[in-house]
Amino acid sequence: METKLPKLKRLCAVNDVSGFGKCSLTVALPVVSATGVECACIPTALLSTHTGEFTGWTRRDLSDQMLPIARHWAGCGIEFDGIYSGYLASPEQALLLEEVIGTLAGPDTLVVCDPAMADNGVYYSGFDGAMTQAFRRLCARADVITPNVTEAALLSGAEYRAAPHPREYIERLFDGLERHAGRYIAITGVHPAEGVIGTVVRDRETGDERSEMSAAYPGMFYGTGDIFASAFAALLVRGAGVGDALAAASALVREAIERCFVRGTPRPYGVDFEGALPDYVRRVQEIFSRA
Ligand code: PXL
Repeated sequence: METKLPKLKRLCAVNDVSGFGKCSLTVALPVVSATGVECACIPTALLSTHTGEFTGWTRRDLSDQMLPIARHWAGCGIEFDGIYSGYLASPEQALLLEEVIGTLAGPDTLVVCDPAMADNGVYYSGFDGAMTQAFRRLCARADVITPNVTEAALLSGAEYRAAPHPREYIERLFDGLERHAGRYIAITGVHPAEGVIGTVVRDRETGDERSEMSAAYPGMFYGTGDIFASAFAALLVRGAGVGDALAAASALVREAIERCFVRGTPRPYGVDFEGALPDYVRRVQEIFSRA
């Protein structure tokens, strides 16, 4: 007998290709696909590596391709259930991205913006306050935003605080982000206490807040914000509830970090999300078999 499968949900990932270092599109594509969501992509720039710790990287800006790609797809009648953006090469690209969203988004398209521009209290190479201004505008257009603590501080205008992050500080960040966000704000890299790290989500419609915490490992883990945002965006686009999406995306990041820590992978090379994908796929299947 013929079985009828539901229509595959389709997400457009707007992010750079860092050829080496497992961040941006090189993690968005496999993670979104593993979520059972089709992943189209608009590359914002092509780099040899990400810009953290590596030196001498190459970089080509692809701004001139963004709108032509979006217009081509629109002309072909291709529709999107979600648009998820990460690293942008310049503040100008944020304006272009607004036009891309205007070209591709229908009334029900979920817009997820990860304002990837800073970490640990400092901007990524080449960025400054102009990037914060640009992301404020873009985040206001999004349904979901996923800043880390540094980005939340920059966007909200609050001071950046290194760990630990008391509850009142996180509430201040959430409150300061109210003007620059849609329904859900997910702040990643929150350290409520020594040895604990995770993500806190506020639903602005209901006021509910929920968090998912893990054991913190020392040092920087590159690309984990991108892995979290890719999984969170794809799960929401596929129709998961925010609690399930937060738990599954957090578990993927947690396991990827643990595996790379045990293995002793050089930190700039990225985390072992590959080995964490089988458990992630099982969690995704469990979420949608309940639905
Ligand atoms: O993971 C965020 C990111 C994405 N893309 C590029 C980066 C970084 C962080 O350093 O440099 C190019």
